[in-house]
Amino acid sequence: MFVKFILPALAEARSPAWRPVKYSLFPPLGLATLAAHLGPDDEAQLVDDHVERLDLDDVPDLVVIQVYITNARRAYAIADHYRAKGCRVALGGLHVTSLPEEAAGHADHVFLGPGEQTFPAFLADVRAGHPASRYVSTHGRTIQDLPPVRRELIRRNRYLVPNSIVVSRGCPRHCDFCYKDAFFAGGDGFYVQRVDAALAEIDRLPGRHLYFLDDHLLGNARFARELFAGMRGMNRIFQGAATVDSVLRGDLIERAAEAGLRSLFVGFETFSPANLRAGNKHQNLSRDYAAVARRLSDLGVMINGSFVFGMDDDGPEVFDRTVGWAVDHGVTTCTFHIQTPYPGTRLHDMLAAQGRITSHDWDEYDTRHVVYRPARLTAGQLLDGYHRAYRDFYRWSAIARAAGTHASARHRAKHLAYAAGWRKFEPLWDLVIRAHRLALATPVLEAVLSRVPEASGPTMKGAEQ
Ligand code: B12
Repeated sequence: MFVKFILPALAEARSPAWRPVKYSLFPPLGLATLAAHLGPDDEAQLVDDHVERLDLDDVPDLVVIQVYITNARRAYAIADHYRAKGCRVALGGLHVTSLPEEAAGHADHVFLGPGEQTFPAFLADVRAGHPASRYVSTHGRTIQDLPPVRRELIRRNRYLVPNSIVVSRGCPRHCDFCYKDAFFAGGDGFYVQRVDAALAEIDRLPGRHLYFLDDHLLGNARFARELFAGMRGMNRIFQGAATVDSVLRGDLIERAAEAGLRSLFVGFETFSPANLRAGNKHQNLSRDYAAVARRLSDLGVMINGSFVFGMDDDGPEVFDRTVGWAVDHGVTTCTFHIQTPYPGTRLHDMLAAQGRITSHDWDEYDTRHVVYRPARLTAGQLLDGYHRAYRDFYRWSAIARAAGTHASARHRAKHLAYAAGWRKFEPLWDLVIRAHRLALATPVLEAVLSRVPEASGPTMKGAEQ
């Protein structure tokens, strides 16, 4: 069987406003994970529409497409194109899981939830000649004892971070705006790899740098502690994501830094207790955000701070307040989001019940558009505030001020290089990406990331690798 795996480009990546580097970060790990279940005689091709031309003149036996809300329109067009040629089409991923009926109109087979168990079952049904039209992941979810990810299908030189990896799926938390509870409905919503298998997969990755795409790398403290203990001495540097609460709890974050953690995506989201309560994000309530920033700075771990604008307790002051706090507390990069009610989430259901959803154009569900009626802001104030926050946070003066908050000169230098590198050299990124020379930038990223604060406490002794 000739099987073609496609990650269609997300809407923004097809608009003039797009930032190529953002869409050349990570390869389609999910599809490379599914491809591992093919038979030895199957031919596989993996195409990422963000970084290479998608040729539609071929006739695969099976086309497997990953659908997010903002590539749904393109995914359906590609699916219709191939079905018109008699190719079998399978659709799956977050958007298919939240709106399976919509997707079913463009597919022979739809898949709900994680695919590690359903996809191999489907392949067996295809070989047996009786595949179903719908596969739903429920019990028995695991990422243990799976065939290794087909990384050879990935064009590594097209990505800044070819070494993306997940060692867990889901998250133990239940925030109302997040995709997680809807996507993992009907089964386990948080499960981990075996530590030895995770270390073996890390060992197979070339180079030093890797990026954990897990929703919550510190979500299972025992697993994380063993993983970090196993990574010590592997000469790796890595990035990942975790909650405010997990950074403050115990000494896991010190163990992570010793193992090579150099930047962390932290879900601060909002400073408002009313927003946190209303959004079921109790794990952030009465947590000392400033202590998180200080602790990570002292460990030489940069922060990518995630903030959501437009929750019901947000007024016009929220934008300057958030940017001011992030700069004063040495946050290195920020990901600002306009609150987005993804179908299937409790947030969506609440706003829909209140008749406050104003757009169903899925391309606009990219956290850069206002698709609902805010409570204490106009849609215009919210949109303008969002764009102003990015402008203000990434001004040279703001980058310098934020970098200046760190005690360590090395961390100040790393902060400056990383924040400016990420946001201030778009034309250079365009050039490198169009020349398919992005892999040249990875060692630079590694060099910047690998610096740790001088004279750090005993915990960091020997961490400078
Ligand atoms: C990598 C990534 C990106 C990449 C692109 C996606 C990619 N795959 O490379 C980039 C950097 C471009 C990106 C951008 C954004 N992202 Co993003 N991203 C992720 C991230 C961290 C990891 C995805 C991944 O590799 N997962 C690991 C692999 C193993 O799983 P998987 O890809 O989901 O695939 C599995 C299943 O989905 C399923 N499956 C998938 N496809 C198919 C197909 C078939 C046929 C079958 C059977 C199964 C199947 O099986 C696979 C194995 O289980 C996810 C977090 C997450 N948990 O998914 C967020 C996530 C998808 N992103 C999110 C968001 C909000 C964004 C941004 C808006 C952020 C921003 N402010 O800019 C932008 C999007 C902008 C836009 N234009 O829309 C949200 C999406 C919310 C939603 N409901 O859609 C997520 C879920 C983060 C979160 N926790 O909220 N992102």
